[in-house]
Amino acid sequence: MLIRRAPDLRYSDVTPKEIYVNRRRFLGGSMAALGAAALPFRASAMRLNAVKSNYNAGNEKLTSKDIITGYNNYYEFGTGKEDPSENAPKWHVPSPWTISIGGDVVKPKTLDLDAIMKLAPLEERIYRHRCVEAWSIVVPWIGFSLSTLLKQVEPTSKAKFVAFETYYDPKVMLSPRQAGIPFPYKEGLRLDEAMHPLTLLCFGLYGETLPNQNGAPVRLVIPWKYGFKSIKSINKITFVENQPFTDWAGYAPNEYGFYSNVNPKRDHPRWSQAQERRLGEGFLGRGIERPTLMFNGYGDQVASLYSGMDLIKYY
Ligand SMILES: Nc1nc2c(c(=O)[nH]1)N[C@H]1C(S)=C(S)[C@@H](COP(=O)(O)O)O[C@H]1N2
Ligand SMILES: [Mo]
Repeated sequence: MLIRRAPDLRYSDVTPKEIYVNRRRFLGGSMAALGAAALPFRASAMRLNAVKSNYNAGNEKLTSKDIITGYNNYYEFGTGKEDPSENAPKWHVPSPWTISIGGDVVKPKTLDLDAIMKLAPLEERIYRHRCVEAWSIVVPWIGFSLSTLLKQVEPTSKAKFVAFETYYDPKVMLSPRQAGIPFPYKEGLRLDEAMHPLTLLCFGLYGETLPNQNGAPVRLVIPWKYGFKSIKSINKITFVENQPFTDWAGYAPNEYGFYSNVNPKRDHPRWSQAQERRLGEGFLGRGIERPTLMFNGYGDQVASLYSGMDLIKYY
């Protein structure tokens, strides 16, 4: 496996300020606490062998693992950027993990994760990942195209969309009222988007299984869309006829749309999408501003999916 690693920098150079300041406070505390907090994910991470993929972003520098696993959005485990890395590792990921796939299909199936992971060779894919909050990272994900899994159930001609659901355990996760969004977290794609080879069924990053805060044991990554489309910890997939309910677009439809294609010309009502901050770069790793790219730079591969559509209206 060929991985371009970021050059060694001091921690303060590669870490967003919020993480850095908190870590210093943390290190000032007891080292036993540090060990306890660091262990759960390290202990369960397993190496994954991956082949190189054809779908790598150009000459981009990888974001450090500290940032990718320490600065997260996973509202089930807290609404602050550092909450998921603190809370999610305490969650025992159910094993065996299954994904049930049904709806408008010929062969509904409930598949075990181990069986799913054997469907195709694992690939390392370096993708740009752009959050709707105007920050971005570059991640070496591991997985294969979602289409490999979806083909197993033979969608019928009625199926036009695919709906996804995150596992929800109210005992270890926030309530919808605490998080401010509906749970179980739901996302959806048009069938052609779900079948597009770039849409990744993801099991790992940086050569290992996914840390809980990044969506263990299995998530989606859709690199031309805002990050919230990339739903974590999936246990249910349903083929449907009509556009399904999706969490953020359902909760605030004037702010977040179903398509959520990265579009520098379609601002969020409360902030511009013309620029983004690449985490880990610049002074104290706070990020350097760069122009946002249409479809997050994946236009050559995906623009044809939307030909003739008004992408300001269908945002
Ligand atoms: N179940 C679930 N999936 C989720 C989210 C979430 O809160 N819950 N947050 C989304 C958002 S807003 C982003 S930017 C990405 C973040 O993925 P990362 O933490 O691995 O960078 O996950 C997405 N998937
Ligand atoms: Mo996001």
